[in-house]
Amino acid sequence: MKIVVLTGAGISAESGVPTFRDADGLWEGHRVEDVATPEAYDAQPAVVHRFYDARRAALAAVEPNPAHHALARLEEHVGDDLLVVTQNIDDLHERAGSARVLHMHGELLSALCRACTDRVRWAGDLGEFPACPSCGVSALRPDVVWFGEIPYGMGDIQDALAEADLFVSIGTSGAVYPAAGFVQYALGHGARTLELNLQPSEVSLLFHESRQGLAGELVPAWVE
Ligand code: BV8
Ligand code: ZN
Repeated sequence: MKIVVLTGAGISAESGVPTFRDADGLWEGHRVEDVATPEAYDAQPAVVHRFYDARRAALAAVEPNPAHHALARLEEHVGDDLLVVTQNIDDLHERAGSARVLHMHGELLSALCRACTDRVRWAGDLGEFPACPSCGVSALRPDVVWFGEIPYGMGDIQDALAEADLFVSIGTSGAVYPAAGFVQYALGHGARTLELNLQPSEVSLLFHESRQGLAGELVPAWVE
């Protein structure tokens, strides 16, 4: 049975990582849509770096929760038949032991060089404009997909959705595309669809089954 799981900020909420909706989508008074854009980065790179440097530093203080661990256990059982596509830029899936994780919106612990376009692992701040380890130019930006930018791995995601027998969406509001459109694509290819979320999402009606509750409880119960 081939399974594709899509996760969003809700799966990391119980680890203490704030979701986008919790803060009403605000950070230091900025709307996330206004900070997570290439225009914002070009106009005020220091503000955008501060937004991501703070979130990257906060990773050290959080741990995976039972939902992340349950998905890692599922991967131990089914191996390549499971793909976790995450909209999250934290590393909690990996720290829980998941290996097959596709970060469609990039990662906090990666930096993208605008000079040589290399993606480099990066754990420190980018706000001081450090030199790229590959080409030496101080052109590193967060390796995060902003609004208006093309998500990573779309071909692989569509291939996986086309073959999926089951599509499970965990902890996402269904507010942002193309991720919010995956359920429709999976349905169109004959998959069963299950939503595990604290509240109904904007696309709940497209799921055969939608369970409301905390990911830390719903995901282990579903995996077992
Ligand atoms: C693109 C990285 C072209 C940055 C993010 C008009 C109409 C439709 C679409 C558009 C439009 N205008 C523009 C667009 C496109 C746009 C878009 O969708 N805009 C929205 C605002 C309308 N999309 C883009 O620009 C994308 N690119 O379209 O390129 C293209 C398309 C296809 C193929 C080729 C080219 C790029 C979007 C990526 C933006 N980057 N993240 C960063 O992290 O800073 S988006 C970010 O917000 C997340 O990654 C996620 O995708 C999105 C929503 O966040 P969620 O993860 O869902 O979290 P949220 O807080 O919203 O919800 C949490 C949920 O969890 C809630 O439902 C809550 O109830 C639940 N929950 C809370 N606690 C728990 C819980 N559930 C369980 N347990 C709990 N404990
Ligand atoms: Zn470079």
